Amino acid sequence: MTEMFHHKIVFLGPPGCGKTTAVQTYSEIETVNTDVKATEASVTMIKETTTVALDYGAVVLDKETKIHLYGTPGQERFDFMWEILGGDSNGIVILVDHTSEDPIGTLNFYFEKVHDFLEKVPSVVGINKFDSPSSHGLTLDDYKAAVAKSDFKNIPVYEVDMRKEDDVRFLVMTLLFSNPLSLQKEAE
Ligand SMILES: Nc1nc2c(ncn2[C@@H]2O[C@H](COP(=O)(O)OP(=O)(O)OP(=O)(O)O)[C@@H](O)[C@H]2O)c(=O)[nH]1
Ligand SMILES: [Mg+2]
Repeated sequence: MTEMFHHKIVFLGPPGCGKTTAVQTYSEIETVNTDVKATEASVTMIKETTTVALDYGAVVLDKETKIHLYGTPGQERFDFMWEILGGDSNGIVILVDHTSEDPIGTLNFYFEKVHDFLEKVPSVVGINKFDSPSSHGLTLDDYKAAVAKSDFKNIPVYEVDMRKEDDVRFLVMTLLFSNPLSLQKEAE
């Protein structure tokens, strides 16, 4: 019997950045969804529901490879789930909502918050909602410059739309085929 390799990919990012959307878009099984009606004003101004535990979906790539997709809750009061889900993963997608007020500040917040496991786990940054207007007018180069200034200067940055299966697949493939060492923090 052929051995099956399992890859655990975790989506991180603030409320509304598209984590639940990403899992739903790419999963080929019915997803586990723990969204409830949002109550915090910072969330209700973006959307009606929010994830309170996790999202789960899966894709079988071929007879040897299964990808498990996990979405985290974006609200900071559930930040314990970020460590629980992300710490032992094979790849992290940090999603940024381009339409939010300070997306680069948010990105740096995640670099700081999950610093320990970004040093160990291959990661990629996806800038989502680039199709929608923003108040700050940042370009993809601005995001790349922010990453280049961080401790994780080798993490790739892409413009994505998590409603599109090709875009979610692209991020996941980037993680699967990346060399973890090349993505780690460079020696000072
Ligand atoms: N315009 C636009 N909308 C998008 C894009 N990607 C996702 N969306 C929409 O943005 C919303 C994202 O919501 P969720 O996927 O629930 O966000 P989340 O990150 O899971 O949020 P929490 O669970 O609250 O942390 C959905 O309504 C999507 O349809 C995009 O690229 N462009
Ligand atoms: Mg969600």
